[in-house]
Amino acid sequence: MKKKAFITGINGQDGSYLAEYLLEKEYKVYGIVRRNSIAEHQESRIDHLIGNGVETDYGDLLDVSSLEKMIRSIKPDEIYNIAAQSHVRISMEIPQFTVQTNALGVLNILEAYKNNHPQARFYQASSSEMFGRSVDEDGYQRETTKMSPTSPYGCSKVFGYNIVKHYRNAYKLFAVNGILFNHESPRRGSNFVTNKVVKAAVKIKKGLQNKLFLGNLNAYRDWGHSKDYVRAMHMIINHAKPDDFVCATGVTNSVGDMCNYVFNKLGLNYKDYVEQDSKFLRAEELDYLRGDSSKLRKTLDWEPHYTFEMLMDEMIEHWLKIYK
Ligand code: G4F
Repeated sequence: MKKKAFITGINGQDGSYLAEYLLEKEYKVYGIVRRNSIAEHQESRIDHLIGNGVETDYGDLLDVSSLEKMIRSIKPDEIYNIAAQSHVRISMEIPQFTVQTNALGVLNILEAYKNNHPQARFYQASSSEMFGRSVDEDGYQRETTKMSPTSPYGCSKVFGYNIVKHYRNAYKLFAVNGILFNHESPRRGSNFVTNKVVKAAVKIKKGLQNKLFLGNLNAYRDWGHSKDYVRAMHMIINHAKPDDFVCATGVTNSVGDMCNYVFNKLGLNYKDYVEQDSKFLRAEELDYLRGDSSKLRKTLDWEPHYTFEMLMDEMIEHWLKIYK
């Protein structure tokens, strides 16, 4: 019989790649989507999968009845909780909504899982943003690094991470955390910095835009490809014992480095086009992330297939096709 996976956030970047990956592995995939007023946006990243192995229903992490109904009727083998208010700067504008969704939402789905189908395995999308400014002496963050988040988003993710560990220990559930560093792709929302830069650089190249306004150019991030990271999620949930793993490339670049690479590829100098706008700065900045994923690499034999350059090239190609 086919294995069944239930994904919250199935219409997001990671949810859509994860659904595709699980379909390749012969899973039947179910997801919840949040109702919004533009019907076309509800399932835009997974349109091609609906009816081809993926089924969705309306639901929300803050609507426990929808979670219970889905989990009771599907009886999934694997539950992936990927839904979140995932934008860090926006979490400073809507802190209460962010914390309700990303913290209370995790508790809601854990309860629905524990009370209705505790035989399932549960994956929680935890984040490198939980580390905040903490860096080990060797310049990396890893599973043992202290967590000191610098945003409502980061604080909410620390709660999610801890409550998953608590439910694992207290109720003997197979509940795990993947602590994922930044991961991008052509499907990334264009208000995250990678896709914002690539899209704007291509538009500038095509004469469709003159300037690009950004926030902190000196922030360093460890950027990988979402496809590599959804593969890690599946490995982590299928490990012999429930455990938590960091997933990262181990390579860090600044936002300025990234602009330089992208504009250069298009034959442009980013310094001629990029300006700072304080509205894109954050109330507290997280300046540096670089992950050590040795545990994941050694235990589960994971390694990224994409380099930073391959990732950026794929995103550039994507926008070049759109603005041809
Ligand atoms: O692309 P970002 O918005 O991603 P951020 O804040 O690192 O968060 C992402 O990664 C986390 C993992 O660590 C996830 F948990 C989270 O859900 C999300 O996926 O910003 C990256 C960096 C930041 O330092 C930001 O200050 O880029 C800097 N930046 C500079 N100018 C900008 C801009 N970020 C955005 N979004 N827009 C700008 O104009």
